[in-house]
Amino acid sequence: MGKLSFPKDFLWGAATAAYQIEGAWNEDGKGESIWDRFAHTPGAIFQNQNGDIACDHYHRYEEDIEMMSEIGLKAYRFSVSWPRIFPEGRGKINPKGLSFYERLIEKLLEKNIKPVITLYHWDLPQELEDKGGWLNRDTAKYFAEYANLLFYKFGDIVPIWITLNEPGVCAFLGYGWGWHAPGKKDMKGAFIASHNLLLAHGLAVQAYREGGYKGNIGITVNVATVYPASNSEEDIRAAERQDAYGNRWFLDPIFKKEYPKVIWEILEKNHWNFNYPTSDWNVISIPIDFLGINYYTRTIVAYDEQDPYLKIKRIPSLNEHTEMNWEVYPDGLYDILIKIYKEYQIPIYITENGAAYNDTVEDGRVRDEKRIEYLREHIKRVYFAIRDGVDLKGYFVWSLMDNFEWGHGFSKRFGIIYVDYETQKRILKDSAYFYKKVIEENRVIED
Ligand code: IFM
Repeated sequence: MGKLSFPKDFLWGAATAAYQIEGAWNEDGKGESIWDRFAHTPGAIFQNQNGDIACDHYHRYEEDIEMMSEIGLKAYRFSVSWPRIFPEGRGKINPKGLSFYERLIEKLLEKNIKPVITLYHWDLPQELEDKGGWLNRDTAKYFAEYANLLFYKFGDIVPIWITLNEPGVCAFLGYGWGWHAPGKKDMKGAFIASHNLLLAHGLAVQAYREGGYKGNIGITVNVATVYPASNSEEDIRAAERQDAYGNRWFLDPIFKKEYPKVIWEILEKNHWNFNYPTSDWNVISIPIDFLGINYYTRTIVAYDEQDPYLKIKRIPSLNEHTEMNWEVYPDGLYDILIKIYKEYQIPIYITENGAAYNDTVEDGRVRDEKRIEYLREHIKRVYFAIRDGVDLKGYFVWSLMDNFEWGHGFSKRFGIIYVDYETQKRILKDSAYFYKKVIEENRVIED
């Protein structure tokens, strides 16, 4: 194979999220978030763990930025904790919260690392949840107020903004299935939440445009390429439904001003459809500068009469799986990039890609060969996608460091930096050295 070199200004980065790494859950005036509340609820999280301390990044961000610098990252994607800024969700600002992010951003800039901010990575202020959370349309308005403050403070020095991370996970796992905060189980509610999240996204983009900032703004969605289990018409239709629900539910509204019809019909059948002013479309579809994609695995589906809603069943694959029990399927990344770019014609960042494995430290070293293999194969597909015409601007490994993996607590390690949670000692894993070389040489490293 040839040299597989990337475009000169390709943005190599790594990503994290506030609740997963910061800790300091109630320090310096921070308000309670729905994840604080949820993780403090007995039985909600693996071994009742929580993000109270997590990677203690709030106190160790300088050391962490030194490590980013050692890896040679060009960009760092992190999220801002909304209740650190507005402890009650709106109204009174917490200056110490703002100061933390100011120091973080300044230090990144000093090290020549581009800050990429995600405004919302699931840690809604609890006070807003008490008023209905994402089921309450007003939350979208409060989100825009919060976003506006951050634009005002950092809009001139932060070049890339992401409104929401994976709104589907927030809506369906949080409000539909109850696996994530706030732990609600109501599918109709989940669809309402999804609409309010889209509105929140649109209002934030509107505020950014009105402020005349010079950077770029977009949204991040999680996608899993869907393949039918066979060539039968029924399986092909089943795959289309899964794709509409899992991949297009948030994209069609933003780019086409509509919800996928196959899913809307299912909503109607189950009386889950909801009303909204049609003027919302004008806000939701305000043009964005890029689309962020989080890719980990694919889904294979077959038609299933027994399934009450989508009429699908997932078909397991025999390929290798990660510790999350997610199939390793790099071709899916290539396929979805081609598909999404063809359909929506928008510059793309891979805002997350990575794998959880059972890493261990031996003689002070973490030999995470499987992660290296995972990254190498996926980065190759990123290269192929660019070669085949996709306007792909950058790639962010999930994650910079091991962290709190939501319902799984600390049991799943995604980092290229190992974190010993007892001592908070960090170790660059072999994958971090691999990634360093990729960045240095700006190409896929074969061995
Ligand atoms: O850890 C999460 C992250 O918060 C959102 N995307 C998927 C990751 C792995 O599950």
